[in-house]
Amino acid sequence: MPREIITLQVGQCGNQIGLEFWKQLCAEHGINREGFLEEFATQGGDRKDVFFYQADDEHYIPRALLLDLEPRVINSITNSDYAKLFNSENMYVSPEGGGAGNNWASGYSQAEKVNEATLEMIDREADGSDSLEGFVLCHSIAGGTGSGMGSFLLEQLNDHYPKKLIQTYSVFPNESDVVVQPYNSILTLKRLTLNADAVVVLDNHALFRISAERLHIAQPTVAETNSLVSTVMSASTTTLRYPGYMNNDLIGLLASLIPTPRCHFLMTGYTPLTVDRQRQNVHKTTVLDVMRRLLQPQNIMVSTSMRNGKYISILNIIQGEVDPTQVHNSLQGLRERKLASFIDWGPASIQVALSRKSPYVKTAHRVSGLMLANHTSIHSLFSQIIKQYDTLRRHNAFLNNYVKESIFSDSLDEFDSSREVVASLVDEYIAAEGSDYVNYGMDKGQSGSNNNNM
Ligand SMILES: Nc1nc2c(ncn2[C@@H]2O[C@H](COP(=O)(O)OP(=O)(O)OP(=O)(O)O)[C@@H](O)[C@H]2O)c(=O)[nH]1
Ligand SMILES: [Mg+2]
Repeated sequence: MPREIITLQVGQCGNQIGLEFWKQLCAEHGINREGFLEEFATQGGDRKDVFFYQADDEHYIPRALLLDLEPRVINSITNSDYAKLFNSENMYVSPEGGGAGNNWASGYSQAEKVNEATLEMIDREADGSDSLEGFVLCHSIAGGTGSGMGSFLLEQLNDHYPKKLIQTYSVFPNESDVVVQPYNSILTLKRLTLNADAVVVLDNHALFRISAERLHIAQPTVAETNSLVSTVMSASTTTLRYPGYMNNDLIGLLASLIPTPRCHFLMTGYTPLTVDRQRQNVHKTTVLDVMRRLLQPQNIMVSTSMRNGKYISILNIIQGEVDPTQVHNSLQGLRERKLASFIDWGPASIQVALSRKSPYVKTAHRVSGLMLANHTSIHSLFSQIIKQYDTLRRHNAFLNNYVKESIFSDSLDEFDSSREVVASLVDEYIAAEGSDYVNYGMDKGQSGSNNNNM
């Protein structure tokens, strides 16, 4: 029984990273740009139906909804080589077409107005699956559409599909991206905290740094950072697509990483990284190398000071030619060297999933690894957003476009409530570093999230 996953890509960033993800999935499963299986793709054993379904003529269609409030990005997809891959009924571009102009409130209210149409698309996709496991949202939190419409959709999904998992790939902004990004980010973070089960944090600041430092690209482009994102997205879904004996479904994958419901913001690391232009840089890789590198902060795609704080959990997904005894020895080596500092109320061990990799995509390295980690230092990213938000809010700067929208027409309470949720998230991560965290929230009665799947 497949455990299907429906992807919603919202706004410019969401659709751009989403497209890269689908390109990578097609390559890995031997599906061509029009959705047909390549002649060489005869090996089988993979599970295409988690992310694709088949049309009457047998071509594969992504279980994806492409949503935006302006036409530019989706048009560029429908004008690309991948135009025929997606179901055109699954694309929604607002007829008004003006986007949300970096305004969360505009994205949120426009989404509210077109709710019926988008819900119908979601329901149709959900009805088309046998045993839907959940939804994945791709978006950025800094602009207007991915953040505001994304927030609205998270609430709707939570409401209409309370038993399904909701995971997001959320792009956090570089400091200089958008002036009002602290407003948009804090409003979105509230929904990511209350309405999602797992958030994979992709931090543009770190993505650009890694592209520059690790890939030796002087001025990385957005496309180059997106190739990192698609690498992470596809690697984090390999155990679902190439099933082994563990982590075959999303719930299994996430349950081990997220022991308490609200601390569900995950960091990622990937090694070795190569882009096409620098294949000459290939070195010998071993499992120990890969696992050691995954623990180095410079390989983590979130900018926080990881020396402060502790791991709540780590899952390494290792792909390639690996002998399980190598894994065992590597884990022992890492433990002896105390390379990872864990919270003391959990199992304190690195979990490893060995995964097959696509026979159709040649990679330069024998072994590669993705780390998904729950680390308490992620709270510094949230504290920074609160600090920037407080500065703007103190001067009530740039509020005129927000108060025009219905959610703020009576009061600015929504801002205050969002700030409060994010501040309590920071508190909870800090509390998680201590050994009495197990009692956290008992006196306040606030330890649960809205979503009780896990
Ligand atoms: N990594 C990455 N970041 C992106 C990409 N496109 C936009 N961003 C980031 O996303 C934020 C802006 O959000 P967008 O996704 O462009 O905005 P939107 O959701 O379309 O909303 P509006 O255009 O305001 O209606 C900024 O932080 C950008 O740096 C992308 O393809 N990759
Ligand atoms: Mg846009």
